[in-house]
Amino acid sequence: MGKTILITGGAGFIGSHVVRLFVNKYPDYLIVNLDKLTYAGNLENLADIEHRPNYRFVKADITNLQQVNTLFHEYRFDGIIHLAAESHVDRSITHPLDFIQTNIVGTVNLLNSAKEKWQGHYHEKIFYHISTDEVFGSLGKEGYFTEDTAYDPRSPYSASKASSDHLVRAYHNTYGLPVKISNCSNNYGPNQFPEKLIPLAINNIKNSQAIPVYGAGENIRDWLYVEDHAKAIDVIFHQGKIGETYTIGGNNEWKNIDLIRLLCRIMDEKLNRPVGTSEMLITFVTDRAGHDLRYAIDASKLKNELDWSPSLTFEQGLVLTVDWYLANERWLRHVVNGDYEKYYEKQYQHR
Ligand code: NAD
Ligand code: TDX
Repeated sequence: MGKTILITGGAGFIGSHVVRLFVNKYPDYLIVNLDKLTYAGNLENLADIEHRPNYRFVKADITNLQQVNTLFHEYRFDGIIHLAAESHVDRSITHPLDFIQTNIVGTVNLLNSAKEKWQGHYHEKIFYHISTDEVFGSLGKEGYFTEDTAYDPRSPYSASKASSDHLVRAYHNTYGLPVKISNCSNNYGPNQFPEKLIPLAINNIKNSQAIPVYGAGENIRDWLYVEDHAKAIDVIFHQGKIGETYTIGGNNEWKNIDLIRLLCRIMDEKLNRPVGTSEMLITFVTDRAGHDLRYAIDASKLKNELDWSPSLTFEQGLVLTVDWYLANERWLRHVVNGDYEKYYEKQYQHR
């Protein structure tokens, strides 16, 4: 066996793509997936690799220090790729404490366990923390986030992620823990929970329901296909420098309303509906509180130092995504359960 790697949040959207990539690409590694299986965690995401000899799943909660310590006693981890988090901005506005607990306390538990268990072996270990571009705040019409941009988080979600980034850096500076951090832009692709814009819109269009666009739809996001993010994580984990930060982006900025219109055209074609049918579902609703205007990434450090760049265009990635959701009705039915319906009703009823 080669390395033993702990991936946290591996049953979630991005985590499941990272787990699959590592299990397939590194048959001599043991991949241990720690996940609490919250509403966002779904083992169906990993059904194709669950019986592989180099894969283990452990149901545990990173906010529970005892559970984390037990796992560190059971396995001799060479590296950690930490993705477990509460990840939806709207939920952070209604339930900020859940974000403080998992994103901050949970990250510190992992840092403490690694610090103690890896004592004397720091030179051969990696603690890789996965973060978001939202920690940098909101851009105006011009400019890009880089690794040197000052932090300016503006939602409970981004503030909790910023806090966890600071703590990861603090453990590096104070204790010498060997860390790496990356901050990525908006991901999209298969297995994303349909509370996030793209899968929510696909699901609603499929069911001929309103597509809720916040405000005037003028907010801008940079979008990256999830498998390209997983590849960047692989490259940074293996070749990135200890103590460094890398920003990851798709070089692919879209106004929400333009993105939704493109998605509508793709859905009309895929569902054999007359052109314009899906666009009629667009409904402008009350804006998100504190809605960040624009995110955009300058990923040239990653390109220049580690030769990573996105492999798909947005149109290619969106078609793959739409095809996946239309072909995986069972997956969608299972995640859009009673709890989600209640959340959806509450979230959108007064907008
Ligand atoms: P997700 O919500 O789909 O998945 C999160 C996973 O973490 C789930 O499987 C969930 O069960 C697990 N989890 C939550 N709380 C836990 C706890 N207390 N203990 C153990 N497991 C727990 O999220 P995602 O979109 O896949 O994001 C993964 C990571 O990437 C997050 O850290 C997020 O901040 C970051 N990120 C996401 C995006 C994006 O566009 N989705 C972009 C940049 C960075
Ligand atoms: O119903 C909606 N209508 C709408 O107009 C939803 C859910 C969103 N939006 C808007 C808000 C944003 O401007 O679409 C944009 C994208 O929204 P989300 O999919 O909720 O993503 P965002 O808030 O940008 O955050 C995402 O990217 C960065 C992820 O959820 C984070 O986990 C990641 O860190």
